[in-house]
Amino acid sequence: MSFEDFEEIPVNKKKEVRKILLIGRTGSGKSTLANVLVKKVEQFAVSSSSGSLTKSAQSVFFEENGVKYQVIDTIGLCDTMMTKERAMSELAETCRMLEGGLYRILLVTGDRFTEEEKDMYYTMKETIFDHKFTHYTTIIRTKFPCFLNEEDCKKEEENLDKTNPGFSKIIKECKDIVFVDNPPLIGLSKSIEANKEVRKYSRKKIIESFASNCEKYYPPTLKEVSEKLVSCFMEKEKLEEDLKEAKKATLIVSSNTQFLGSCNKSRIKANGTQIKTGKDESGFCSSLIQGQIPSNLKMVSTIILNPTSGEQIKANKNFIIKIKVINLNTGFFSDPNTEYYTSSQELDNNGLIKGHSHVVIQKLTDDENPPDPTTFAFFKGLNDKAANGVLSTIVTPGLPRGLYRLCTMSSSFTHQPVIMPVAQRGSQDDCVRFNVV
Ligand SMILES: Nc1nc2c(ncn2[C@@H]2O[C@H](COP(=O)(O)OP(=O)(O)OP(=O)(O)O)[C@@H](O)[C@H]2O)c(=O)[nH]1
Ligand SMILES: [Mg+2]
Repeated sequence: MSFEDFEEIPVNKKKEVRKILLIGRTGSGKSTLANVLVKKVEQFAVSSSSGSLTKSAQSVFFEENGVKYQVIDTIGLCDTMMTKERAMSELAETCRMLEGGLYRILLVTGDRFTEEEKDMYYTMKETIFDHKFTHYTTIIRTKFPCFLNEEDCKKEEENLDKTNPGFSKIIKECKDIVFVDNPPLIGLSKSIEANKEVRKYSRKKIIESFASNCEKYYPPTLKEVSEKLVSCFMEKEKLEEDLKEAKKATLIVSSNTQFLGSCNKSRIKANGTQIKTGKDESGFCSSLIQGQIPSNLKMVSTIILNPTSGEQIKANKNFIIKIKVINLNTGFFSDPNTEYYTSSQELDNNGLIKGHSHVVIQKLTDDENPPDPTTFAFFKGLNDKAANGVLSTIVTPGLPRGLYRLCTMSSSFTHQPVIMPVAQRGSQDDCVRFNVV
């Protein structure tokens, strides 16, 4: 009975047929095994070369001890002429034949089990079938002439287990492993007869393995499989794209890999605003590249001209702050509400950092305790262009009595502290302490 004849059988009778699905690498012996099971020599075309032969699924029925079986032979996997994606969609088509449940999957493997075979098996499990797939799988190890010797089979199983960790995992998950040999029926009539005899024993072993009963396995429908395949391969494509992009990014910032790594751990990423994470101790992370760094002969340096160190200033009276800065091309100042830490440091044509400075006055309680950085008595960004390096601002309406510290903070265009070429250097900033009396 052919597959076409089977289509004529009423639906309720179809359920009585035990469907056996053959899968495996090209040339592993699936079609040969199918012929052995249906007791025909050439029902399924068998390849005489190493090339892949079966190009689409075929199915034939046979009867054994009053039980009807349907053998479904499939295309060979790991065929170099076919992509994994194509192989999976060809196999998915086979799902049409699996309606009404599957009795057993025979994973046919020859004298070696490759990494690629393992990969195909798991892809098949994930994209076409599901987690139950392995419980219904029997591994058929073909081309094993000593298959009638239990001892040799055991040794070979142990050998496979040891030499191939990937296969060992599959063996453990699957229902069973059966060793057979289905030698070709070619050559002298004597050897053909002998090989026919060998095949009979192979068949017996496989039919016996069917006796260890299992419930029917209902694989996903073709529609479900098609959807899974589309999403799986689209996902894969997307992952590959992402990976390519990530590789590109890693190349660009190869010197910053450690930094990016630490940024991956951070929950909050810089977004151009001044993020105040408050009690969240993890803060936030910026992966901004440092940018252009000046020569060691063009490092920023500042001195506060007014007020002077230790000066006594009158309480609540205006006073002027004057600073002088060198090697900073001033007047470059971004909007701190939208462009905070958004651009890398840049140099002008003379190799000077483009940026600006700030002045901040904090009240000191004494000479031993660092002041709280969130509190200040006066703050001003010195955004203008300096005249001969001098920048100034007026503190109005002066300050209440007390001990104060005035400091400068020189910055690049988007407010990050100026980045200098060497660690051992003079400070880019200056501080003075003064009394308001
Ligand atoms: N000696 C021996 N040869 C086998 C056995 N099984 C298959 N062969 C030979 O291996 C070759 C490939 O067998 P096929 O049955 O065409 O393999 P297949 O898995 O259907 O291959 P594809 O259709 O390409 O996927 C043929 O030359 C077979 O005669 C076996 O158990 N023992
Ligand atoms: Mg074949």
